[in-house]
Amino acid sequence: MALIDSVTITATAGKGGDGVVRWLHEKGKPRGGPAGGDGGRGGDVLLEGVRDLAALASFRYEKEFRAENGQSGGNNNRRGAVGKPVVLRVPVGTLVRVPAFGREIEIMHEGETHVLFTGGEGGFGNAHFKGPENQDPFQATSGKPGEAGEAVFELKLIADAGLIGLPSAGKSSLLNGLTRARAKVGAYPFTTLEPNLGDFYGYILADIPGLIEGAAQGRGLGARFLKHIERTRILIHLISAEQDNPQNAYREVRREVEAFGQGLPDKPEIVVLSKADIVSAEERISLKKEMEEFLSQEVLVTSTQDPTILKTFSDTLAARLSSLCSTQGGGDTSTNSVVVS
Ligand SMILES: Nc1nc2c(ncn2[C@@H]2O[C@H](COP(=O)(O)OP(=O)(O)OP(=O)(O)O)[C@@H](O)[C@H]2O)c(=O)[nH]1
Ligand SMILES: [Mg+2]
Repeated sequence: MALIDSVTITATAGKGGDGVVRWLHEKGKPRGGPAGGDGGRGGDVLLEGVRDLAALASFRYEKEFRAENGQSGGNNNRRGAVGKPVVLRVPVGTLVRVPAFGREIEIMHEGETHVLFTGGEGGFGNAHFKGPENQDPFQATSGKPGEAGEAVFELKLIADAGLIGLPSAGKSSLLNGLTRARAKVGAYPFTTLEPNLGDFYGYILADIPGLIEGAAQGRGLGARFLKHIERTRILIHLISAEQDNPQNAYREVRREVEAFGQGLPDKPEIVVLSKADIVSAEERISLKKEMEEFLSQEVLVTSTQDPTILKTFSDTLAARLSSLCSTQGGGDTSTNSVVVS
């Protein structure tokens, strides 16, 4: 199923129940004191974090939600029943925004709950208005309406490292080679249409569609998905050895990362020469050296077609992720517990 990563819904919290005018019934008295109960509070609209990344898909068809209203007060000072809440289940990593209220809620943990819209307060029954001045109040108030409005749910994947690069750089193949993910691979650009996740020795790797010039402004598919790697700690930037000009390929992707901003440009970046099997061993060494001089940092080499190269790369990457993640304060590992293949 396609991963739905942004939906808009409307929801209404329950209205508070009305307060009522009632009188005590006592033997021999035509009318006892005021005894109208207060209305119950309206039900809240709640959000709950779940592990299922596909949970947003359930909002594709059903988009209107309503919590139960509170019940009216009763006689003998009985308070009306509180309305039942409605619970909206969203995947961990969802940012929920209520534009009208300027409200923003991030769901970071499984089981975490938040009130999206608060139910209305119940009204007061006439018993509430009894005082020395007013022994027989005829007053009661209505329940207040619950909060209501549009809410936008936006899923941002939570991963340790995000794979970036031009289309066909070999990102999905590498994800498949390093993890049990089965991302679609194809000999044409934009094979990947939706993000994929994989578990690499406890680190979650995210594969996104290829980035092209203008991606940050919405060209290609990348723009929609750059936000998914906003929350990763590390970028793994793949440059294919089949590129005529690997430096230009690197620059093109970096320009999009810089244009997107949102902290992406400041993330540590592991640069990788991919599809290294395509070139001879000598060419590989000289390409690596050229890139290292250009970038003033080490460049790793990988190939999904050559098991020896892949094994060396996998060991080095595991060590790099371990040191980069530990020097960055470790992060919250519980938020990585999304469903991955
Ligand atoms: N020779 C060789 N071919 C590879 C390697 N990795 C991937 N390929 C091929 O390169 C093509 C693109 O691979 P993908 O993994 O789909 O590339 P991608 O970066 O995910 O591409 P998009 O999703 O379109 O951005 C496919 O035909 C793969 O078989 C490699 O290490 N060596
Ligand atoms: Mg791909």
